[in-house]
Formats: sequence, C-alpha cells, structure tokens
Amino acid sequence: MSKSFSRRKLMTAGFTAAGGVAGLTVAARLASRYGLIPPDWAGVYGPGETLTYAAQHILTSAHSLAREFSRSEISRVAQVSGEHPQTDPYQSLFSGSFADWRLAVDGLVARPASFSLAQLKQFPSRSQITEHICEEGWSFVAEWTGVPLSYVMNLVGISPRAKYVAFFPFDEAWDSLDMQDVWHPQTLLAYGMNGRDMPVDHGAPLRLKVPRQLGYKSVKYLARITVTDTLKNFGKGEGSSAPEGGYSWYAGI
Ligand SMILES: Nc1nc2c(c(=O)[nH]1)N[C@H]1C(S)=C(S)[C@@H](COP(=O)(O)O)O[C@H]1N2
Ligand SMILES: [Mo]
Repeated sequence: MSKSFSRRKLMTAGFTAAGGVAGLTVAARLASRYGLIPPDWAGVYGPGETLTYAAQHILTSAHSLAREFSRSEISRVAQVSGEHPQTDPYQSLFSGSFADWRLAVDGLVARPASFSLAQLKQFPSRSQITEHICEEGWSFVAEWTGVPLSYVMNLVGISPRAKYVAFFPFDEAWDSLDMQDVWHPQTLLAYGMNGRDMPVDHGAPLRLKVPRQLGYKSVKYLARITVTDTLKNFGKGEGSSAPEGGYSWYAGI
C-alpha cells in the first residue's frame, strides 16, 4: 500500500473521530496497523492520545526542526521547575562536583557503557538556542550545549529491535522517547546552558533536551539510559511518569 494512501486513510479516520467514540476506535485500529500507537494509549484518553501522536507523526517530518533563536533572544530569566534531588546518591555526587557521576547506557545495545562527564564533553558537541515550554504555561529561550543523543546511541551500537529509549533521573520523573526523537539532531544530552556548565537547578550534571516536545520530556539529573523494545516493564507501563499525573506521554509542540 502506498504511503500517501495510508496517510489519507488515517486522516480520514481523524475526521471521523470528531463524530464520536466509534470513530476513535477506528482511528486507533488504523494507528495500530501503521505503528502509531503511543505507550499510554490504554488510559482514559487513550484513543485521543493515539490520534494526537499519529497525526503529529504523519503531518510533521521526522527531520523537522524546532525553531532556533539568535543570541540576542536568550531570556534574561530562566524559570526552574522543581527542586534538585535532596537525597543520596545525588547529594554526594553533587558535593564531589560530579567527578564520580557516570551515565550508564544499557539495554538493547552491543556495548553497554558508563560515561563520565569529561568523556561526554570530549564527544562532538552541538549548541542550540531553543525555547523551553512548560506544560504549566511558562517558557524561556536559552542556549543548550551537549552531545547529540544519536552520537551516543551509535557509540554503544543499538539493536535493530530498539523501539524506545528510556531516561532515568535521580528523582522520579523518568521518561522515554521513540526512535524518531532519539535520532533527531536537536535531541541532546546537555551538560551546558547559556555558555556555562549545567546549573544544578536546571539538571546538573546532564539533562535531556528535546525541543520538539514540552518541557517535561527534557529529563533533568540523568543517571541511566536504557534502550528497549517495549516500555511495558518500566514503571506502570505507560512510557513515563507523566501519564500518572494526567499528562500524555507524547508532548509534541
Ligand atoms: N528529573 C527531572 N526532570 C525534569 C523535571 C523534574 O521534576 N525532574 N521537571 C520537568 C519539567 S515539568 C520541566 S518544565 C523542565 C524544567 O526545566 P528547567 O527547570 O530547567 O526550567 O524539566 C523537566 N525535567
Ligand atoms: Mo514543566
């Protein structure tokens, strides 16, 4: 079946969905056939989440870029969401200026690895000035510097079975991305912000930066990254901690 035909069919299903639950069920079935089901599809808003995720994947290209800004547009104030982890092991790593901190990368990879901050800083870096948009309604523009996630994925050699990469911080706010966002050039493992090391409030020593999605996907205080073919066995099986708080796993903007 041609790609354009399946796209048209799915969009038609989207319009049908406006007509009610029957339409949503049809849309969900089509989305399943074309691999467009998000991991939190079974919740209260399940069919609706599927439509959002499917529509965005169909209507935006895998390579479309989030807007980048000029230096003069960097916000003077960068809001902070939440507190840095107050317990060990984070507290003692912080006391030691993160010299003993490591990023573990495991799961469906040929060469599981553990990277120090110094190692990550030696890899090719990218800087981008993008807008951080929180689901609570505030936003700011800042420059983030880091190593593209794709570079690290290539280094550890991920399996063709990989469907998602899950990100575990030192607090509870874990999340995951599908491969489209994993390979996206603006998806960074960021250790710098506005020309300095990542401030503690903003996720030191390393955070994820995903400018095509809402702020909560950009996990701060990273400890471990796991490559997987299913998210069913992590947390409540909904792909991230967000659905537990009523937010959707996919937060495209
Ligand atoms: N580990 C962790 N990552 C997190 C959060 C968190 O509480 N813990 N909050 C998220 C939310 S809701 C937002 S808006 C951004 C805030 O990033 P900032 O504090 O750098 O502005 O981080 C996201 N990443
Ligand atoms: Mo947020």
